[in-house]
Amino acid sequence: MKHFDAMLHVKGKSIFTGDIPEPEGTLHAAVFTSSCAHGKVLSVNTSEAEALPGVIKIITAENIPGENETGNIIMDEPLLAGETVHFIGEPVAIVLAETRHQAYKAVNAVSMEVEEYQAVIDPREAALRGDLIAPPRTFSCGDTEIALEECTHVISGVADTGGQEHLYLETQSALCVPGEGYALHITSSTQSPSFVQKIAARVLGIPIHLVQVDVLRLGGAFGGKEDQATPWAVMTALGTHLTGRPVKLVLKRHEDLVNTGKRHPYSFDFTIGLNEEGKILIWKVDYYQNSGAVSDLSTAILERSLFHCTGSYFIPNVVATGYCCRTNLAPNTAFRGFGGPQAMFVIEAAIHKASVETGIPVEKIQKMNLLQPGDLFPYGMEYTCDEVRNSWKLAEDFSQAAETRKAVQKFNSENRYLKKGISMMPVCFGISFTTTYLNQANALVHVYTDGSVGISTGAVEMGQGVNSRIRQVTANVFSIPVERTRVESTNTSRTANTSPTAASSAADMNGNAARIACCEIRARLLEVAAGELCCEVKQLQLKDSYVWNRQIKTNLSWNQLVTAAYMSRTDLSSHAHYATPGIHFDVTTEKGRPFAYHVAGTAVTEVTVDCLLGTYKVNRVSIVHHGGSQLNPLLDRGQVEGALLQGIGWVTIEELSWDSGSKRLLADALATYKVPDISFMPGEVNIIFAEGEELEDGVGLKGSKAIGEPPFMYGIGAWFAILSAMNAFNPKNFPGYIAPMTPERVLMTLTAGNRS
Ligand code: LUZ
Ligand code: MOS
Repeated sequence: MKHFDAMLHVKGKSIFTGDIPEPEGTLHAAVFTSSCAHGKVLSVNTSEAEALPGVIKIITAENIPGENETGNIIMDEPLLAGETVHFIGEPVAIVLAETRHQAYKAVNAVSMEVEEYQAVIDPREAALRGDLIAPPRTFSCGDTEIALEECTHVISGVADTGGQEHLYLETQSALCVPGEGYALHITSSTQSPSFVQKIAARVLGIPIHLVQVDVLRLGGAFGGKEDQATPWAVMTALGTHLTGRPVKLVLKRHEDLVNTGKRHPYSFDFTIGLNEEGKILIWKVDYYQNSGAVSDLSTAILERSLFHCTGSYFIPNVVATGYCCRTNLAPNTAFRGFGGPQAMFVIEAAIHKASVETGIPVEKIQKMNLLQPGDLFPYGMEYTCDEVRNSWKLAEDFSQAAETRKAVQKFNSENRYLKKGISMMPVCFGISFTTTYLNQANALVHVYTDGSVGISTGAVEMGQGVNSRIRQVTANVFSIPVERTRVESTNTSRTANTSPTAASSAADMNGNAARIACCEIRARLLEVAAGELCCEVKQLQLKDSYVWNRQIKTNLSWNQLVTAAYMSRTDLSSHAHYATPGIHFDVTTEKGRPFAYHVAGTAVTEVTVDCLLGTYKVNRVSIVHHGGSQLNPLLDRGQVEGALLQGIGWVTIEELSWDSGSKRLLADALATYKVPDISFMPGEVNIIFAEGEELEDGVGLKGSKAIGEPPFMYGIGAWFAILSAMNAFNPKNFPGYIAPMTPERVLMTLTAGNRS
């Protein structure tokens, strides 16, 4: 089974938003943004820009006919700045011009006077000032005070994780075309067509049914287009609404880097308590989330951190508290893992520190505390399968961990400046939107008179291959070749009120909705077949493009059946809705069963550090991943490899930094923000997909488990493997539990260690 878009991509024939031929009269939008991180807007001067050739209109907050509000969870997100600016890159005015070049020239001619306020970019500082986006939240279980008496070791520390730029290949883009009356058709590069539709209607002050949003595919997203595609699409809608002309907006890479939010940096305080043998009894952690200037998805992301506060471990006494700290950075947002990676980094850091202070090997503490069937998470859900421990054991064997450790020791004793390190990274990730109501999807399936099938769902194809999976399940229900199916663009007029393609759940949910719709059509077709063949429906089945009667192939083919159904005036279309079963969560008690299931696996990572240069190479990563019964092994492998490398990038070379004075993003180009490239790829990536837990019917997709986000966290192992290699050079080397572990950080640590 291949990825159906592969050929189009390779030939450059896939159509992205920016490729759509511009309708006649299209205006180009460019956005004037704040270059001040925090301040009072005294004036915005557009008159010079308005006089430039080709400029048709300049839109500011006053021109907005409806509400100047793009928020989804908390209403604190103006589309265009009003009296105050809160971050560098905050949109202030939209220029519409005949050409893109003219629009950008005019943006340069807009000016703004600002009275500067103090800008804060450190989350702890924001917390001290009481500047929180929402009240703090605490997840807890057991009693950490009583358990203290049983602890032989109590270790406290701090940790920090950095942000991460999504670097989707396709920047934020949208094209809006006017329809009849006030109707609008928006093509948007969004993971959330229904959010774009809703917010466009709100900002324009028109009903939702006048706005149609269409998404063919995205050139990557990774969470960066879950919430943050919306304002740009709404700007094109606003432009069209005010001028009656099509409006196109495609951000330049630099603009996209500066103006849009990233993965949330976190700062942590922790205390871990263990008994004599190394059993973890207590886990106390505070998350200071750097939320950025407005809420965006920050509260939901913090919630997912809390859900993953114990990582892959069972800990009986827990207090985890999270703070969404409002700072003057571009609003940080969804990014693969959605708060989970940050929580998993800090628990691994604490276990590492416990190992250093107790002398118990880190992998021994890890292994002893892995989740087992029957264990309760702090949020009250039971862990019912044994995939965490199984994957650990399989990964130990598969990677030949014991032999490798010996080889690493030997290598390290024979090499003075090159040192190797190895780490184990277990992952356990909850699948479902933590916001329960988002766990619904719908699908519309048409069987056409020639027997070909058209499918519409709420899922957005962003390169992850969701459309391929949906085609597989529908072809399977009808037992026809997958080539006879097609997934249409994601369109709010065909599938309404859809959830974002996010939380690794799009294939599970939309695939099931499509499956249900196909089953309904199949039932009708089999009724028709029973009439044609003069037999009972229950003897019949569809198989290999034919109707089969009592396991024997009949002469009635799929095509003939469809024709017969049409001639007998049978409905060949179906709409279906899917709601993930069995999930609930009570935010007053912070207990429930928020996830349909968990995905688990373990990675073993080996690295070599050059202790003179501070540079490193990831030599080998061996992964055992429990993915259920695989629907599409090739896509799964692609997701695991991509997520792994993205995770390694996050904890190693991807470093965001801001100017301490102006708070300007310094990593605002690919010259100053390094992402993994082909030469950064580990020398070897070996992946075993293992079956395990059997999901109930209608959970997962035909027995397969969600794959998008969980493998991201395997990458965290690289950080600990590098630390282990540095310690082989000098056990006193300690860079702080700070990610990313850039080569600079490694070098500074090594030289500091040598001095002491
Ligand atoms: N988006 C969201 C997500 O709105 N809720 C979630 O729980 C989630 N989880 C992962 C990624 N995106
Ligand atoms: Mo996401 S982080 O599943 O948009």
